[in-house]
Amino acid sequence: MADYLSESDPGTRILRRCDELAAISRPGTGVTRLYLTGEHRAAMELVSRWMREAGMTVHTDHAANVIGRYPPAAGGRNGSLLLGSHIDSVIDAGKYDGPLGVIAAIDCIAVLNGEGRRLPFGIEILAFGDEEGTRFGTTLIGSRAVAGTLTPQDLAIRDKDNISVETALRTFGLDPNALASAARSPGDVLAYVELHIEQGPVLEGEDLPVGVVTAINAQTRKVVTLKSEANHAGTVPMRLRHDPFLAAAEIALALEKTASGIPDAVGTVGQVDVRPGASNVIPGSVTMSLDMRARTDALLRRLTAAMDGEIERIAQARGVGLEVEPMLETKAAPCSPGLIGQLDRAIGGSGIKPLHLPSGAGHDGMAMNALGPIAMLFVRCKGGVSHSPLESVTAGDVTIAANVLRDFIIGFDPEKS
Ligand code: HGY
Ligand code: MN
Ligand code: MN
Repeated sequence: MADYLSESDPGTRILRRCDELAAISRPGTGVTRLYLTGEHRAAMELVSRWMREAGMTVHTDHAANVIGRYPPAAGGRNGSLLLGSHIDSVIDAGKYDGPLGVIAAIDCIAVLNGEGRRLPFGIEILAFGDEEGTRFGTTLIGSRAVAGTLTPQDLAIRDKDNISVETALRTFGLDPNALASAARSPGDVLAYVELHIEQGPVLEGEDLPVGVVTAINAQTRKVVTLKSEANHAGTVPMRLRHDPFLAAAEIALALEKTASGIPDAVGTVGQVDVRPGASNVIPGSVTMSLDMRARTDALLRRLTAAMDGEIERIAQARGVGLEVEPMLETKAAPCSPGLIGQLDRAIGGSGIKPLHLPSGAGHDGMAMNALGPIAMLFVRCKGGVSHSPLESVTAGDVTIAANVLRDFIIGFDPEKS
């Protein structure tokens, strides 16, 4: 245990562990660690070891989440403070989106344990197996299992190799029929608090190391497939074509225009699959992802309703077939004013001005708010860059953030959350 706190400052030892975890990745640039893969299992084992070294008991649930527990002082109250984040990644990701929150939380417990300090409530750290949704398209599978909000439809979703979530869980050695045992009851949970990189430019612009999240934006993801007949690129006159790629391109431009017309809304096409995918063949089908977000549910509904109309209009005008598959609907998740106040106090205790900001990125708190109040502590990241190997934080900022998180934990008052 003693060597867990080998380096004197939290930032250095937390970043060292982020490097160690980042090395567990599919080969390529950046970090690629998808849900229920060999890389995921290796990451679970490493995080489990760190949790044990920090003085926690550890178990994994049937959704492949790793849960560390630090029990309360004798006579402690029911219910636990939940901390954590996710250990899966996007493709070619950075080192900190997810892992920083898990490793910083473990570091806080290691310090408390090193001081022999127990609090009047239990503390649990969750390393969620799937937040990004990179493998299956839907997201928050890990935290929705803990929140008890996964559906049978979720288990039927298939990855690009046509493997369902259910089959992948079984292959991983887990029992999808036992998923209910992963679900917590609201009475178990005093609050869920997550430390995460900001993934945006606000803190850097304000020259602040940390900030407190007011709410997590609402998010919808869809997969749109446009269908036609493949044909010869050299012989079909332009006026006779029903090219699904051009329909997709028009939809993407409509998304840009529509999102730009709604305050703070965003729309992204991150994946396009053109079939059969030969340069001299007019495509037979094109499948594209639509990622749409807005600060409130009402603004998101404005965006998605407008886009539903545009997609229909464009497909009809271009004479192509249309299939739309909803992948994800997550409501905006407000953070608890009581927890925000307690994070503000901890930040003020470090002599820093507390700044409040919304999260454009999605997080596990969108699922965990089904169990109780949530809050997030953001850490400045260089240029606001994320979902990229260029993701970067400083040891100094991480030390401040870890100290703030630990002060929040020590002073946490469940009655004021
Ligand atoms: O996509 C997101 O907002 C998050 O990184 N999962
Ligand atoms: Mn992410
Ligand atoms: Mn994340």
